[in-house]
Amino acid sequence: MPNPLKTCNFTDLEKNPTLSKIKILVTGGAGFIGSHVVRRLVNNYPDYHVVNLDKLTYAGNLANLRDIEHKPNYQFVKADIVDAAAMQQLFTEHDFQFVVHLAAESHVDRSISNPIEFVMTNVVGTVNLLNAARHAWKDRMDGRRFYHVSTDEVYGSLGDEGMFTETTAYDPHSPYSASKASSDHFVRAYHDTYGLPVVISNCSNNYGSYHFPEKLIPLAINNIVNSRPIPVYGAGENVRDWLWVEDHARAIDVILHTGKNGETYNIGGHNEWKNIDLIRLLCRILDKKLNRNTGDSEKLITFVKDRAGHDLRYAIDATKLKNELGWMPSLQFEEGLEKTVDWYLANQEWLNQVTSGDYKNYYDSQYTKR
Ligand code: NAD
Ligand code: TDX
Repeated sequence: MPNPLKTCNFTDLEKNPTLSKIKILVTGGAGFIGSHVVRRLVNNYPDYHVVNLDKLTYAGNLANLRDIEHKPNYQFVKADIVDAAAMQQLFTEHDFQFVVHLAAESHVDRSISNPIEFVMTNVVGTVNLLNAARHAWKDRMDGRRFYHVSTDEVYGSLGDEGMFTETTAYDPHSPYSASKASSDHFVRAYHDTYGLPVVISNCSNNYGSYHFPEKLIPLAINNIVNSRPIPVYGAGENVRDWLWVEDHARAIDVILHTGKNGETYNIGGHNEWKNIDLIRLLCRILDKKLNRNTGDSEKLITFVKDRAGHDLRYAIDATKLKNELGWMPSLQFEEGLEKTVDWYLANQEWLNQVTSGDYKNYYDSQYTKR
């Protein structure tokens, strides 16, 4: 049987005396949030050895990590978390102290068309990693941590009032959020049953650089720049609570190092926007940047058929994280959105690369008949 991990040369790394004592596995590190987490860990902790494991699905892109890929404390492993044998082997070859698990199928619309992929990666893949950690860490769990990165969508949908806290009952509605909820339950079950040292965070919608343009903000930026219709689901009245991705990566760093085992932390920006208001703001920002007349980009707004089971409103109460671990968001949304727009305008090549090939088929199947 071929060695599923043969792409990496562990021996060279083990022999390198500059390598650290603390090994961290980051899964999904070639994706949007994962790449920011990997960058932060590699840059801020030169004594750590960061192993980025990613299957490189359509959402995984090693170009997201060009600036740090040459660093001696970074290593990439191409593997699939659904492959239980590969995960066991990885944990045998590396003595990981920390796991930060972000690998997932992450797009709600894709989960509606293809739910089983979400069950495989988000549920089975997570359980494979839990099993690998449990076996490798058996009888020596001290100082180790399995950090599971989750979403606010597990809590369901809010009306006009209220916020999600860590004790809000789970009520997922989409196949994506159901799969994330299931994985959260497994992580807690491994803590309670096997004593695995785990921590979970549930974060609100992220935005920023390297965000794949199937998600609302980068998709809208790309369409506005190219003068294409901006598809707004339903009446655009749904509310999301947006957080700058680098603030999320910093929260993950804080929780990884100072959080308590068995605990859950909500992460959010206290920054609720109706989709239609957010899109109008983006249009105004881009009118200025592209030297268009005010109002030109807004003419691209096109209301399309609503998403099935579309959650009305998400809002995170992140008081626990602020009071217990001292984390707060650093950026105002208007500033963060402008930075994000500037990044996309300066990185057209990245955008062109990720919107070529399969993306076109995805876009047509998702939007043409909508
Ligand atoms: P993403 O889709 O941009 O990246 C996911 C990464 O996981 C990709 O690099 C992909 O190649 C990899 N991957 C997918 N299936 C895999 C498999 N079977 N084996 C190994 N790697 C695989 O996702 P993202 O937006 O960066 O989200 C990362 C995590 O954060 C997810 O767990 C998601 O549920 C959670 N989250 C996301 C948001 C958000 O707003 N994007 C908010 C809260 C929580
Ligand atoms: O074309 C679009 N038009 C539109 O109106 C798209 C792609 C989305 N929308 C709406 C749906 C949502 O109300 O915009 C809102 C944001 O949509 P997405 O960017 O798809 O994000 P969302 O469904 O809220 O989920 C995101 O936040 C939580 C991430 O994709 C998840 O991975 C994360 O867990």
